Amino acid sequence: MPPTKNLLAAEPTPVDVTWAKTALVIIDMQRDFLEPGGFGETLGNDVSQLASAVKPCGLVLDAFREAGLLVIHTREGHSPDLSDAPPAKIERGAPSLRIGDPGPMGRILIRGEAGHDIVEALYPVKGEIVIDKPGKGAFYATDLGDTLKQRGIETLLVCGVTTEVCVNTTVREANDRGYRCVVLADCCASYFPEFHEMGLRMIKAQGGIFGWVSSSSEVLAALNSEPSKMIA
Ligand code: TIU
Repeated sequence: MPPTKNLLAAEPTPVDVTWAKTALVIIDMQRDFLEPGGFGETLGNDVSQLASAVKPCGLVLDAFREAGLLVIHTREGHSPDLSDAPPAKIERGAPSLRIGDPGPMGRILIRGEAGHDIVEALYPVKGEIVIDKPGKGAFYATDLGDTLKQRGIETLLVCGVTTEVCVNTTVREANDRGYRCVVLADCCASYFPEFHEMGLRMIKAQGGIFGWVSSSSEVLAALNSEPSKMIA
């Protein structure tokens, strides 16, 4: 059993976390973003840049599972008929393959295809919530808001890829909805290391304008802390 509450070390300030009201939200750790041949690579990115997030994310995921706490995975993608894919998204840029085109892991960014699935190391287990989202933010056109409300969740620990795109968009959506978001820096990654850094700085600047930034080791330390270290 984890302690009921903890003061989690974070920037710009420590965060008071009540574990029963906290969800781990793992954003888009999908083969389409992390593995060669998927959506991320079609956009011209070096997908190996995202690998560093997998292990720390797995450690936090294991700790949440062990403690019986709420875990939510998200996946960015579209229905096979592309009815939820805006033309403005499909037609964007000059990728090597477009959303819906056949690729080495099936159709690019399409639900049900191999590339759309979550990487093996972080694969959801029974009972974990998987939110399929057509956009960058996890609240837009999904039931994430209702899911969190039903469970009385107040704080989100946010991991995933990419820091400045789907993680930042989701944190901004969540912040406006009243959630306290703590982004775990080493559990996130970007194709552009400088965007990762700036994405985190944007969240924690101005007294935590969008939320807080912490790390996997701080979460593990807090979850494993002795009851004597708990705050009343
Ligand atoms: N391209 C990029 O950096 N990210 C995305 O398109 N989606 C997510 O971040 N999941």
